Amino acid sequence: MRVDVVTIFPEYLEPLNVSLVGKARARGQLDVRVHDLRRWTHDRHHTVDDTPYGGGPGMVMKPEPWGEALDDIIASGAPAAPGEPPARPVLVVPTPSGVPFTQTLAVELSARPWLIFAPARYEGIDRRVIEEYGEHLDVYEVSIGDYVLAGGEAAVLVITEAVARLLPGVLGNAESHRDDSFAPGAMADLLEGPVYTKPPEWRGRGIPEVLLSGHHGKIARWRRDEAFRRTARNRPDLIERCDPAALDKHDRALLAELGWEQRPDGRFGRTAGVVEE
Ligand code: 6GU
Repeated sequence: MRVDVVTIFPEYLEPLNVSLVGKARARGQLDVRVHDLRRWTHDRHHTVDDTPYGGGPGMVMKPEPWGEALDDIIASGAPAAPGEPPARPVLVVPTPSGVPFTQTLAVELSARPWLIFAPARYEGIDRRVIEEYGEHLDVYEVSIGDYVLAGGEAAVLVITEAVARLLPGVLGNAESHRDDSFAPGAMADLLEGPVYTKPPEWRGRGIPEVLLSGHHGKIARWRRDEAFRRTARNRPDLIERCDPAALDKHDRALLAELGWEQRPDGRFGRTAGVVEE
């Protein structure tokens, strides 16, 4: 996969040289190119922003540098094979007003051969840039959560790491993503429960007996119970959304014990008046 990032803070993307993403780059699984947007300015001050039409606080990123940068980068996409059309990148625009970035979107992006990130600083990029490139490319405006950052660069790091670890061969077997919280499959939409390693006793604290039992069935059941407990506590919205058909008798009994009841539509909701310990 090729990833281009256009930013006024190229140094902010240095972490892409480290850890999982850095290793994927070193192995040739990921081709990351970071570009300084100011390269595509023509005035002495390398101006990338201006005041907003209609007034209001803050500054807006000018369309011309973005247009020239994106045109050059898109044109640099060599045909996959002689005679073939050049690869068509996806444009990812991190913004707090975008659609939520989820594991589903990470999976979708990981299937694309080429992503171009356009992280904005200030109040955002002139809307005409998104409209213009939306005519020819798939454009995703994406938010990484309900809080406001000073710019989209941190979101580029987040999205790139979430996508890169899904690329074939990037994760070793030991770190398989099959059991990830939010991964599609058996444990879908449950948070992962607690984990333990040696020593068997640390500062007087032991390991849950069942994990030492060697009984794989009981261990799986215990892990699923812990996943439900943690999800009910930290993300009750996930319990409310979960498909009741995905739950077995034991799951239902545990949820009842935790103060959840099945509503007439089959969905789960907190039992009125039950206080969590
Ligand atoms: Cl993608 N950008 C900014 N500036 N703030 C955010 C965000 C993105 N996602 C959540 N907050």
